[in-house]
This record gives sequence, C-alpha cells and structure tokens, in this order.
Amino acid sequence: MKQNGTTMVCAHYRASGGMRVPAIGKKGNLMKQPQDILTMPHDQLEAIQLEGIKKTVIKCYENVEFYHKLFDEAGFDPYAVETLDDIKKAPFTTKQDLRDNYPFGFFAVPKEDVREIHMSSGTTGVATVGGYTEHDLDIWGDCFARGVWYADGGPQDVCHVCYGYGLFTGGLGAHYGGIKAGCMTIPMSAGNTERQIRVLREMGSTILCCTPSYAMYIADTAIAMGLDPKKDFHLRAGIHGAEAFSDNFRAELEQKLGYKVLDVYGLTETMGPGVAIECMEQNGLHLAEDHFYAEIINPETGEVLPDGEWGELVLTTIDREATPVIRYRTRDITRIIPGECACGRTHRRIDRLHGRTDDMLIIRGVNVFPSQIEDVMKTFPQVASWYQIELTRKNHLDVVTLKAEVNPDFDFDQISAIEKLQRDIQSAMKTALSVGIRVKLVEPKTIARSEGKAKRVIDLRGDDK
Ligand code: DLL
Repeated sequence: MKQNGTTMVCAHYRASGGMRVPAIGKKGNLMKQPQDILTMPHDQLEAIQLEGIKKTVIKCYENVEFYHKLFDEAGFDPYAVETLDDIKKAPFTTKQDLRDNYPFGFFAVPKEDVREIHMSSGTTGVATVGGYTEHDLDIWGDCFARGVWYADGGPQDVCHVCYGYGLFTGGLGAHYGGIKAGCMTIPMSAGNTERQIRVLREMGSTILCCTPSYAMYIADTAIAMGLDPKKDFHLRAGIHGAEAFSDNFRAELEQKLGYKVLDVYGLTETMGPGVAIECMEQNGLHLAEDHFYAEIINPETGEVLPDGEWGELVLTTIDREATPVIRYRTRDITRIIPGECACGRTHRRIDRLHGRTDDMLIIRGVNVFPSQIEDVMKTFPQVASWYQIELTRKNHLDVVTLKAEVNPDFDFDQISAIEKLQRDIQSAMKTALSVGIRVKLVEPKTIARSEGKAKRVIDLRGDDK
C-alpha cells in the first residue's frame, strides 16, 4: 500500500515535470552570503570580537550574580579587558555552574526581554537553560543559515527540518536558519519516517537537517520501501550534527542519498546548532567567529593550547544578550585547524569532534549521563546497584541497553514478573530521559566486578559511531 502510495506520488511528480533541483554552485560562490562578514580579514574579525567581549564581560559582571562573584573571587577585572588575550585571565564557566543556577540564574536581561528558552536534555535539576532575546534569535538564524549558504543554498531550496522541535535546540535552530536563508522551510520534527519520506519526495526537499543517524534511518527505510533516494529524492545537502559520526558513515550517507553532508556543531549552553558548520570543502567546521570566541585548552591544566593541538573547546559568546557565557568549557575535544580554508572564508575552523572529556552519552542526539540512568534505576527497589550500559548499533541507530542485576531476594524464575519489571523500568526511563532504553534484568552477581573503577559503559558500536 505504502509503496503504491509513493509510486503514485512519483507518477504525479513526473507528470508535473518534476521539481527544479538547484545545482550546487561553483566552488567559492559566495553570492548569496554576507560576504563582508564571512570573508573579512581576520584582524577585522578580531576587532569585532574584542568589542563584543568587552561589553559582554561587563554585562555579565553587572547583571549576573554568579559572574559578579566568580570574577571577584578570581580577581578578574571585567573593566580592564584591552586585548583578546585578556579574556584568558577570566575564570571558566562549567555545565555544573549553569545547573547550579537553574533556571534563570544566568539571565543577563530582565525576563521580559526573553522571547524563547531551550533546555539541554536531562531531568529537572541537571538541565541547563538557554534564553534568547529577539536579537539572539536573529543571530541564531544567521548562524544556522550559514550552513545553507555554505551549500550554496538560498530561496531556491526546500529545507526539510527533522531535528526534534521543542526544548532541544536542533529543530528550531535549523528552522530559523532555513527561514533566514530564504528557504521554504518544512517543520517536520523527528519521527514518522514514512511520512518524512513522502514529504521529502512531494515537496522536493533539497536540504535535509537532522542527526546523521536519523538521515541514515530515513535512507534505509526509503530503500526498504523500494525507492532509490538518489533518484526519488532531490536532496543536494544535509546539515547533520548533534552527535559524532565517522567519515565512513558520512561516505555511506552521501552514497545512499546522493548529496553532500555538512557537519554542524553547537550546544544549548552557547546557542544551539550553528556555532560551527562545515563548508563544501568538508575540511573542518567554520566557527561563527563574529558570535563566538573559541579557545582550545588542555582539559587537565586549563592551559590554552596553540592552533593545531587537540584539546577541550572553550567558548565565549560575543553578542549573546539573554544568557551570555564566559569561557564555557564544552567538554568537547577538537582542535583549531591551522591555515586558511580553500573556500575563501576567513573564519577559523574546528576539526570534527573527537569525543568528550566527560561520560555524557549522546543517544540519537539526546544527551544522557549514566548517572541519570542510574537515578531512574534506583527508584526500583527490586534492582541492585550493579549495572552496565551497553551501546550497540542497529540499522545505524544507537541502541542503549541497561543490564541490571535484580536483588537476591527477587525470584528470578518468575519470568512474567521479570518481564513486567523490565517494561516498567523502560517506561520510567523513557519518561525521565526522553529516549528509549532497553532494559535487561540479569541474575544477582552476574555482572563482572572490577577491582578498579567500575566500567559502567560498554561501547560496542565499533568504528561507525
Ligand atoms: O546537540 C545542538 C545541535 C543540534 C547541534 C543540532 C547540531 C545539530 P545539546 O543537546 O546541548 O545541543 O548537545 C550539545 O552535542 O557538546 C557535543 O558533545 C554534541 N554535538 C553537537 N554537535 C555535534 C557534532 C545540540 N557535530 C553536545 N559532532 C555538544 C559531534 C556534537 N558532537
């Protein structure tokens, strides 16, 4: 039936002459983009950064109690910032700081000026809140629109957004970007894959915005439906991020969908997607340096590392109004790629991410800490405290399985009771974490004990993470 449905659509499609599919422009075609900003000499960009940072540190000091105290304690004088190097004297901000000041402790403007909020995933108490004024929403759209511009896109494009809409920044960030770049923007949100496929074909979507794993799932589902996405879809670029993906994974996606994949990076604490995006050179992600000041530090010592060296990315917002952050430790491992990009843009590039310095898992774009899984698990007295989280891949999607021991007084032979308990824990996980986690209860003392630190997370996803 479904296949017939799509065949019909296809016939209609052909009858109408098909959709005009814009060709990928020539390398270095910056026609539709704000050339002045994206190609300006780096010293001019640094002048913009300095001006913005000077105002931002003062605004933080005067309006955010947390920063007032932090700067005073660290002996950092926000009025004495004269050069970009001076920012290196400021103390770091961590995710824990944001959590400790949940929900509005980082607001640097009155709540009346905040138009939207987003939250990083996590149960109440571990979430972090980002606020956006009208200006912040505008720059956010501008940052994500760069992905469309980098793909030589614009009003001729149909931007299909299937990042999740809601508190997660993916959906609305890509949405604002699509609109800002002048695309017809389709707010699909994630899920209902067969409908995604129908819409991709019927609307002639040319730019796909979603997590890379979901893009692969769409591709595989379409192939299983008897379609050839290369011919039946009209995609020419995918702006994929929120989770790491390998070069092999990218090559497979490009082969299946017949388009070019651009990696997009971002995080709720500084804005959302668009902090850095790859251009068609696919050789690193251009930071939006007019909005973010980036440093790479040694995560152990905090020392700032030179370009080219791998370390933890630290970001300072330059013109964010509602929730500016100073030297925010992202925990993401990357490096600044030395030298200029062949595309001609001057904004420096970060390399594709090499994991994180903490134990945060990113499951289908949703951030989950093992401690959150443990917190839910602990609400079930039948379950002991020995557990392991196993990460595997099925059909290119991450599968998380919690293996947990039942308490010795729980009768493991009662199969139906075990199954019910598994289902109950699974449903509690889904409610608390917004992501599906399989639960497999095992007999007492069957999970390997270790003499040192317990290995709680077993990653069996191989190279194609
Ligand atoms: O994931 C924002 C986003 C949405 C980025 C859509 C790209 C596309 P959070 O939920 O706060 O925000 O998670 C932020 O996700 O610190 C990284 O560890 C990871 N991450 C984001 N982009 C990438 C990427 C969004 N391109 C955390 N590659 C970040 C690898 C990424 N990891």
